[in-house]
Amino acid sequence: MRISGGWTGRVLRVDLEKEKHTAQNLDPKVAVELLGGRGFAAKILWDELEPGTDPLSPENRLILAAGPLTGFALPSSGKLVVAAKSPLTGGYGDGNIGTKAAVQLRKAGYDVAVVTGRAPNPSVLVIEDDEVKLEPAGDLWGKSAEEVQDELAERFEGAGILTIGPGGERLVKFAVITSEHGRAGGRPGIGAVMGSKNLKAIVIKGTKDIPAANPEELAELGKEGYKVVREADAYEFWMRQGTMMTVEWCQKQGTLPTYNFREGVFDGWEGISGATMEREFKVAQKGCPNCNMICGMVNEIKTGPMAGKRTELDYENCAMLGSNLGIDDMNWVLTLNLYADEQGIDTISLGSVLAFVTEAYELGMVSDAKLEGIRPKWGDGESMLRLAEMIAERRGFGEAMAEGVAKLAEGIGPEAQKFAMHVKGLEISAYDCHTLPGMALAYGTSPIGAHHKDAWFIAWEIKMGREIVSREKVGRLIEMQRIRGGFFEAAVTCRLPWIELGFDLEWYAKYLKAATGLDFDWRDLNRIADRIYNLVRAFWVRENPDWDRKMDYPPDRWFEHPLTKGPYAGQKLDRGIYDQLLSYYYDIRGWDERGIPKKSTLKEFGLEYVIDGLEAAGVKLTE
Ligand code: PTT
Ligand code: SF4
Repeated sequence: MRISGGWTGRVLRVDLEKEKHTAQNLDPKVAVELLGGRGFAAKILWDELEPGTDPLSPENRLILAAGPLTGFALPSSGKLVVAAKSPLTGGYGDGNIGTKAAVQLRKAGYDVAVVTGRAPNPSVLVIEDDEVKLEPAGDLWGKSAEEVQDELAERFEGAGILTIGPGGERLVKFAVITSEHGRAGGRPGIGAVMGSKNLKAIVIKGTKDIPAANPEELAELGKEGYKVVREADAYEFWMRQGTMMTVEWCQKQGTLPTYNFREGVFDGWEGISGATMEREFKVAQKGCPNCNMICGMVNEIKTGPMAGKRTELDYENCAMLGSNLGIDDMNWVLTLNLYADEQGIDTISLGSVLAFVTEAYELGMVSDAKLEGIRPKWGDGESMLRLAEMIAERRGFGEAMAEGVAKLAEGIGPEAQKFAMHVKGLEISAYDCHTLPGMALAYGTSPIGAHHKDAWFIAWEIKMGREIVSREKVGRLIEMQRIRGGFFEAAVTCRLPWIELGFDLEWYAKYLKAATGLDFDWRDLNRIADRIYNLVRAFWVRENPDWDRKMDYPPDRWFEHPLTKGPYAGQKLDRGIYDQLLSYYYDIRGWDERGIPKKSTLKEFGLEYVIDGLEAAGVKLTE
């Protein structure tokens, strides 16, 4: 089989230790079976990592993976999957970042770049078409992600730039990769993997055309798509508030994370709402490349230590650094958000660690001596910023906090583990699930740990009925995972045109046809998605041969402590119901009661090589 478009057909391999690079041909069978992005990343990690590889060792792979739609002139196509074995969870890890680097990687002639080894000294990797070189990072090392972005943008005009902040250099386990002031990706510590390779930045610039099987048709369809997006009913409101509209919605639904997910409503929500942002703080708007529904809401901080500075705000950042810490002053939310961006650390995990420490301090499990005299208090932005500095600098107890909430709680004891809000080691993003067993299941079964990106099931569950416990409900959740975590993470484009503005999925089948010349219908695409989910699950199981369904459970807090406020006061999750939903999930996926893919399932998706790998790791598979 030959590739006639869509994929560039080339994979860039960079070995930092040997300072060598090669371009390999992409296997067309892999392209058609796994599409791109997350699919390629999972295959590379499965094929090339020995089980038990230290994620921060030179052997780990830092993968930048585009897909067959990335970079073309079609709605919101400037996205890139960044992946590696996660230092935070020890399992499969990835994130999706909107960046010029996505477009430039493809223009440089590559679908994927795989970086191995560790540079002998802090370096910048520069990829300009076929020329690939390592430059000394010099005094960029130690600088904030924003400063590095600006300095490199001046030197490499028009290039795509990925950077880490000091948090990534110091291997904070939830360090992210950042780009263009306000884009961040790789929640499970992909920024720490980049730091462990001594890479401060990656600069990418390409001059080639991205090949398409039918370029005229693709260009025409792209234009039509932009028009449809522009004319969507919800467009105008989306352009005003973007994801920030979710604060009010979550408050009304009783699902706004508050005081370390103890409650789902926050008295001070109006101080941090989308409307407040729009009225009092928003000064500009920007977005990812190739997007005409730009949602980067740029805000100016008015008071506090960063007054006068600007920062982009999204819902997850706002809830985790706002209501979840009891903060109702937007100035402090923006300050913490900017600090996280400068240091290159994930806002969701940061918010979760800060909330956990505040609660542990309240309960006398952590002393203020450990916290350098800081006395964390709900709603107190100043003390939160001081703790964040300890984390980013790995100072004193900051060493323990920088390991993420799961390890931190483990070090304190079993009682603390009950309110450590994570699944598989990844901190939970901003939806309280006391009343939402389906959304809790989405967190429980997400392929990277507790993240909402694979199934933002909450809206659908609320509409259908939170109390419903049925196979159909779980079936809908899996359908959602196929589209979001399967298709969009493999294609690779932004999912928001579809989610927020109802941009019809059939557009994507048309784009794929014009780009690749191949006829993918949604049955094919769902099958690809299921193949990817099985491969990713197999990766996790190979790393944890004694895998058990407990790995897919949300934290005790949601089962044990009912809400005390709001419309759902008194409610909590029920373990029996969660277990029933989980069993439906495994059954539909063709996994056994432990959550391990059955042999027959792996065969069905052409993953026979996975069977051998799992058995070699000592996993007993069910027929
Ligand atoms: C994403 C996660 C999110 S999801 C947010 S806000 W969100 C947080 N953003 C952070 C940030 O900013 N700075 C920081 N230091 N840490 C941050 N951590 C959090 O990271 C993002 C948008 C958003 S905004 C969302 S929902 C959608 N996510 C998509 C996705 O996952 N896939 C896809 N195909 N399309 C998507 N479109 C939307 O993109 P992670 P971005 Mg992100 C400052 O990276 O690891 O996936 O975690 O990439 O370019 O910032 O766009 O209410
Ligand atoms: Fe980026 Fe927002 Fe556009 Fe998606 S909708 S591509 S996140 S600017």
